[in-house]
Amino acid sequence: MKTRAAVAFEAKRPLEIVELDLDGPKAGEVLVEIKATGICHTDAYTLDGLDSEGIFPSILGHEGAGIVREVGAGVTSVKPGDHVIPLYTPECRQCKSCLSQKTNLCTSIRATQGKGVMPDGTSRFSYQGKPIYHYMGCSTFSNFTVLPEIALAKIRDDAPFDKSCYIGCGVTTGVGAVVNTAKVTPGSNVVVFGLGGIGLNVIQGARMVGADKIVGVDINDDKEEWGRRFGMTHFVNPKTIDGDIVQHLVGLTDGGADYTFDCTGNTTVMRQALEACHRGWGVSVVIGVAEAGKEISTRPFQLVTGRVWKGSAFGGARGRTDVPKIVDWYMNGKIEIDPMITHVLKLEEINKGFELMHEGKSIRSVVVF
Ligand code: NAD
Ligand code: AHE
Ligand code: ZN
Repeated sequence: MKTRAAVAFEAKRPLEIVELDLDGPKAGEVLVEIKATGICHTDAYTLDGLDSEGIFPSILGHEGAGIVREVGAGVTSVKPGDHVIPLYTPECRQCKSCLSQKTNLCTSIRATQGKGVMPDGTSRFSYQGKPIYHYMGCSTFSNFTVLPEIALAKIRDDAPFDKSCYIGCGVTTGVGAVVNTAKVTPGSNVVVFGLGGIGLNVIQGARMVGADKIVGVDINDDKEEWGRRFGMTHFVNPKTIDGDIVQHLVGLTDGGADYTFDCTGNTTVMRQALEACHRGWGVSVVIGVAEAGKEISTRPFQLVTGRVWKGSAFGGARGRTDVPKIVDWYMNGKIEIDPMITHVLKLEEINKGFELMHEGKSIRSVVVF
């Protein structure tokens, strides 16, 4: 079949809207009509050539929602007509990682996913007879895409696609990092670095679990109003304070935060986030994705004296199990999504979404098909 898609032909070049050829689903695979997709900073990071796994030409996008149109042989968990959210972190429920119950990082198809192909080693997309690669196993910047069955969360039919798509990455990543990874307890002091599409969801997750102080840190003053809207109690712009940001935050949190979150991808900020934690018990969670080749460092003394450095992918969520629950949280008003969708675009306008993100003018842009 044919599908309209925004293709990343090369790094650092705007996406191009073209009509592609798409092969139907093979055994264990599913054809999904994407109805809406968010644009996450990770898409921009890959397009900017900063991802060590970046492959071109490819169809980016990993924050979608849509409808199952066709299933391949042996598919039993979804059927045509089901509403689904694609999962860049699948849940096979059979691999060592899934069975461990210690991680959400299902390993069953990670190797082929990182190479931009389906589990059988081939791509379903082609243009003028040449393969176009998949991205994060999702490729939601295409009107139709093919995914493995284990990479689809079936969701309720009444959730609007243009909002629920955000649960495919940003919402789950932010709220999940609070609930699943850090397990923030009521009354805790929390510091969130980077108040974008992820950081604001960390803030609303911290509010949901009853955190006490919720400090937001951003170099863009416009983000103060955004943070306060979702539960932030204090705002700090590192550029406008006197002195060192870490000492400033330690002072603000009575000796250091119980939990900090990096939502910037900047390795200097990751260090600040660790060092702003309380001696003896503070936990710092790295969510931001750093450029290829970057490394983090700190004095080992920071860890010897009880601070804990952790990371979180997709908010520690097991997609097929947890994503339908997060959709319920949204539909029941436990978490907010609507105000964070600042821009709704047509596929032809997708490059505008990247510009708005780089200019700090959007929280989430969503493309509707
Ligand atoms: P975004 O562009 O919407 O937000 C980033 C925010 O960080 C902006 O408000 C920006 O002003 C702020 N910022 C930048 N540099 C800063 C600094 N030095 N100090 C303080 N604030 C700073 O991006 P996003 O979509 O929220 O994504 C944030 C990060 O999370 C990215 O690195 C993205 O790749 C990553 N991410 C990780 C996961 C995961 O599963 N681990 C999932 C989604 C996104
Ligand atoms: N490809 C990069 C790693 C990128 C990365 O860490 N991705 C996150 C999700 S970001 C979503 O917006 C993730 O889930 N990581 C776990 C995984 O298995 O990829 C690189 O450095 O090579
Ligand atoms: Zn993302």
